[in-house]
Amino acid sequence: MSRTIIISNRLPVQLKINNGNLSAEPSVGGLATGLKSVHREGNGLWIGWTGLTEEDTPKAMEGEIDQALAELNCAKVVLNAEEIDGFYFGFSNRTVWPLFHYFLEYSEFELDFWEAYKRVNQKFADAILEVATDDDIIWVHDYQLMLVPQMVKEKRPNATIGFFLHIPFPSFEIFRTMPWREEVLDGLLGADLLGFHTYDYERHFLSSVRRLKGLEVSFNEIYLENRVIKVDSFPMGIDYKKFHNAAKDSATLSGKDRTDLQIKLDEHKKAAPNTKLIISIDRLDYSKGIAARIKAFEYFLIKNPEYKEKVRLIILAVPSRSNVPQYQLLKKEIDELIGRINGELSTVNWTPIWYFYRSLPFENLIDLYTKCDIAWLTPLRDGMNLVAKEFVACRTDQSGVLILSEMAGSAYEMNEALLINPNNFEEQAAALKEAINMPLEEQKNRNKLLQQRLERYNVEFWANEFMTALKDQQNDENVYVSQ
Ligand code: ADQ
Repeated sequence: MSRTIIISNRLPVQLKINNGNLSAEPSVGGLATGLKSVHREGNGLWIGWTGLTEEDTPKAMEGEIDQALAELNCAKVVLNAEEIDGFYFGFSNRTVWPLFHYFLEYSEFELDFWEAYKRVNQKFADAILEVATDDDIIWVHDYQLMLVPQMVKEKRPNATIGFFLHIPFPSFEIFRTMPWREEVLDGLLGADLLGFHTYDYERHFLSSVRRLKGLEVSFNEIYLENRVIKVDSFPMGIDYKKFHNAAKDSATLSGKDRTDLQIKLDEHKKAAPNTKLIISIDRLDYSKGIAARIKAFEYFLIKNPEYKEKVRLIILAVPSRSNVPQYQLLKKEIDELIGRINGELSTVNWTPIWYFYRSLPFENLIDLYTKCDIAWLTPLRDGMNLVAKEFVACRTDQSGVLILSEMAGSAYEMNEALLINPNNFEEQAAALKEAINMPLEEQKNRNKLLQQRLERYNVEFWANEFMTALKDQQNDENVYVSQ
């Protein structure tokens, strides 16, 4: 019987060892939720790294870990600290991530990183090959594992392999700068179906395949000697109901039941009812345009001093990849920018920017999404950007304004937002003004349409669409081989 094997860098499981005691909790991230039904179908399996290094995992606990993972239909790939350095912090996050987000000058072309990437991709492929049969469907995720499809295809030519890229695929002019560009394409071309968030990423990929591999390419197919690869866009959605219902529940909390953050935000609203709260929520990553957003906010306040004490920007940045030097530099830049702007513009009653550098529990994320008036998201490049979708899903009374960078994949589906170019401070200042003064009726009209779309094209829809297309490939391929 055919089964589905999902493979991603990290398993959808939080594994912790405390004083020799193991705990394994399923994680609640968007990908894990979206793939829940695919994972549970038949005797599905999810393969990935646990997040614990080999050095941090006592040998005596291996069996217990395997058992706990097996109960969650998961299996582990073991990585040591050196592999994580070269493969994850190195090639994945110092070579591919910056390049695919158009930060060419940050991209490091280190042979050692590349060698580690190949070795670790082979480890993931071996973990699949150990359990997969020719009948299985294998869904590989993201930029850390781009060589895996080919490594599996070589050994299991009849298995059906899908690959989804969660980040942008850059234009040919950017992609061609990578020394190992052909090997990366060969790796991806091991798949039978390749999925991207947007049509543009798909087009960029096809263009690189045509120009670097000289393969025949049509609108959304690539012709190899013995098979046809399908390429398509599958814009990823969110678990709409989860966010919408959590926001509804949080609105009904009163008195002591409210979270501390809710209490503080309510107090703030009471004390300064005319101050608009603007939120920005991202991982602390240069691709998210956080530093430019802070500068644009300063520009807005200097150009429009009448808004001083009338707006506050709340920046929530989740620590991310702090071993990578570019991220350390960015953290320093943001700390300094916020310190300077707050120092220069604050009054006794008002601090323009509140800054939190941490990950927040889900209920606090909901507090921010529901209690703020405007979400301002300005990535310089972003595969999709789920925060934009989560904010809109949480606006149960349909109030609120989303200002969104046109460089985010989600902008293609969110035309009712105020779309801006994150490099254009003038345009952003105008959008902030428009958002602050937007009549409630207009906010509702815009959010109503956005919500209808988000509810329909949720994360489950995304997973089902991809799986349906992959199963079609499985069937088509059988016909193709038998001809
Ligand atoms: P990310 O770059 O991580 O994802 P995004 O899509 O915005 O970006 O997802 C971030 C997630 O983290 C959201 O679900 C959000 O709720 C959560 N989050 C953010 N800040 C948080 C905080 N302080 N505390 C707790 N949770 C927080 C990558 C790509 C994106 C693509 C996704 C999915 O870079 O472009 O949309 O994968 O494919």
